[in-house]
Amino acid sequence: MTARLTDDEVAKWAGYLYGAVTGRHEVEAITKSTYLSVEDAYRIQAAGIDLRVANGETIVGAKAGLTSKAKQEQMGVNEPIFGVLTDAMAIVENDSVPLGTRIHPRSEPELVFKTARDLEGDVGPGDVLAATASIHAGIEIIDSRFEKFSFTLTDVIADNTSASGYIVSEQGFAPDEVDLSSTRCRFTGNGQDHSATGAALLGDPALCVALLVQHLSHPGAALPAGSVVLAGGMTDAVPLSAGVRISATYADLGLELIVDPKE
Ligand code: OOG
Ligand code: MG
Repeated sequence: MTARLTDDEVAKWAGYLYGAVTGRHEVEAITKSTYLSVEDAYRIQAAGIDLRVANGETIVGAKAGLTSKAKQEQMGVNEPIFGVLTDAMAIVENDSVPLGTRIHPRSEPELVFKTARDLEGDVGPGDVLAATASIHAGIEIIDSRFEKFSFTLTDVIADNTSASGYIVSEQGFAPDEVDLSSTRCRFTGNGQDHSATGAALLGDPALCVALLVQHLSHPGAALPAGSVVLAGGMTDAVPLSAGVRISATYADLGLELIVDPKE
């Protein structure tokens, strides 16, 4: 049987995490003090998004996370997770990334889908590509609200999968112009040098988006047309430090994205 938190408990934990975002401080993992089921973790995530929307943010898309072995091994959590993106998280290409509004941010290279049609139900990768307007190169900025960037599966789900920011290349490609699985990214900076192809994302980045749509469909929701969707970090995430640039080179796409962290 799945333990079920009361609506008041869900609201309390959502406020706890939102307070960590606005107050820019770490908090203890929720599972240090209570059992948390996957279902309740997504309820806390949804309540946290309601708080953001009540404070003026707009939902613009969604993300899959922990879809590569590299990320699963780095975080010690072995299942894909799904979160929500808002307009406040968008970082314009080539703008600097402010560290002062974040706790202990990291960056990771991602492939990004922009959807042309609503997606819902038991879709597969082919359905996702058929509903995709354009594919982009991206970088996600994650910033766990938990101490030491350490969490269990349900903690990180409740924390909206550590979502904090994202950069999406201005230039996009039609889905049939890109071989997603063979698209390579070299991700370097802060003493690290990683490389992976789209195949690192469950063998096919479009499958990650399909799983996200299937997840949304359980409570009967759709991924609306016009959504921005991150398929998941392809390599280890690299911590951000002031003045230390990180670069994601997508040679097959002829694109280089930069993270330029500043205090
Ligand atoms: C959880 C978020 C994972 C990804 O792309 O794998 C994620 C975390 O690592 O804090 O966004
Ligand atoms: Mg990510």
